[in-house]
Amino acid sequence: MRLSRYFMPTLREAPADAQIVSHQLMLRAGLIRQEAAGIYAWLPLGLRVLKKIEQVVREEMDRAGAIEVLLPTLQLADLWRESGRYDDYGDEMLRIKDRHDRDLLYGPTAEEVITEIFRAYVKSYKDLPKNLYNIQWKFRDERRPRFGVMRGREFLMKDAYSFDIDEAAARRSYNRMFLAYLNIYARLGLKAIPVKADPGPIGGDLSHEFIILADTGESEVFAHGDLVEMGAPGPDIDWDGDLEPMVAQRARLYAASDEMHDAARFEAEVPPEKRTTARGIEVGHIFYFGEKYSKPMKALVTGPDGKDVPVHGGSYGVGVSRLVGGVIEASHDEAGIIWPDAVAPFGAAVVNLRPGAADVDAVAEQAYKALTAAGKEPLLDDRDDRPGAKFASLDLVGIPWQLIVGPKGVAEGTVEIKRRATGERQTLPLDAALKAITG
Ligand code: 5CA
Repeated sequence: MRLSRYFMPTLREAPADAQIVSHQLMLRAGLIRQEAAGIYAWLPLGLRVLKKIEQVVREEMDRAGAIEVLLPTLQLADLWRESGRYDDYGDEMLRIKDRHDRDLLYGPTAEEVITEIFRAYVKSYKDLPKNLYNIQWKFRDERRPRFGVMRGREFLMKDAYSFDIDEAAARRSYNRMFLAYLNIYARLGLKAIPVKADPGPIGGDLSHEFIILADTGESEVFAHGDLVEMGAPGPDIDWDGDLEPMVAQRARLYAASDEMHDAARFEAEVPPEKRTTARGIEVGHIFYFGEKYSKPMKALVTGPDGKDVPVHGGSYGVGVSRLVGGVIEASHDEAGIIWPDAVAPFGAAVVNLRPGAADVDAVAEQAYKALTAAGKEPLLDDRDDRPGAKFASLDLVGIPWQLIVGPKGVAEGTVEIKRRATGERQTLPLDAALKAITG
């Protein structure tokens, strides 16, 4: 992408109402534009990051055996009347009428829709387990939308739904998601803690939130230090094997958010030097709720004994758009965003310090082509601007590498590279510079 033809509207100052650093940086770096309270347009750079995060989530869901679908944003109120949630959901639900005076709603989640699909097709225990997921915009008319995409009204969620013959099988599905979530956050460069949670209006009796630590987080967490330090299981686990030990190893260590916190238990179970109290951002939430939806909605399957029983369900959410803010909270400095390579909107920027000078243009062009061929998705900064302004905007938007081409270096046969995360600079011949960036 040539920056002279691109749309990357950066701002010198963040609007005064942006209170937390990720919101400020998302506005300044031109990732999003607020259109209404809690409703954002995604500008080109923001959209690229959102898609990258979405893709990481997709790959890890697929790996864990979930199957992607795409559900509608608008849902029939009648489905929610079947489950009994239409009235319970309250003012957070955006209710709409169509021209035939039918009640619709903009989906805040999709347990009812997916249960309707499941019951239409799946009739036997032999077709289980199944886990269907989608990555779709949701709407919740939050009382206090704030912190930019962290608590939006319209937001992108990955929501998965598992179906099993009984509680033991459902627990296996739950465990798969539990571990897949840890892998998702690790790939995004985030340390996420699974915390026992209150299932709230989704219902059920087994639930975990996944919380990343950040001072600006809305939740307070109390956790055993060993859990905070424990890594993700990694992709090479046997997803069909017994995952219980890996989950139990984590779930037995104390971790709770404010509403579930039990100070006496915390002190009894966690030695003083391991007691971690911190603020965090909830970036995922998983639930096992058994027959809560299948019973009223009559999603029955025939068991091995020939009897029809309600299927056992769970649902599993990841805040995809919230994660864009979460990654920034975890990775930024005074100059701006520092994207982890896995989600950077562009892998590298080729900075042409003298656009229009034929020899400089030629080297910049050659670097740009080589990085494109290596799959680095480079940005070519061919803007006619001061070097300082170029560096400042590339630092702000957080491109992981800068490859700087100027007249002096070109005369000497070198370019400069800069790693955004460390600020480390090296002057090298072009070939060596390209190798350092492409690895
Ligand atoms: N049906 C379940 C699981 S699919 C569910 O809706 N869970 S949830 O309410 O916890 O939402 C899942 C995730 O979406 C949360 O962990 C959070 O990361 C994200 N999320 C929830 N509300 C918002 C919001 N207003 N703005 C941005 N992200 C949100």
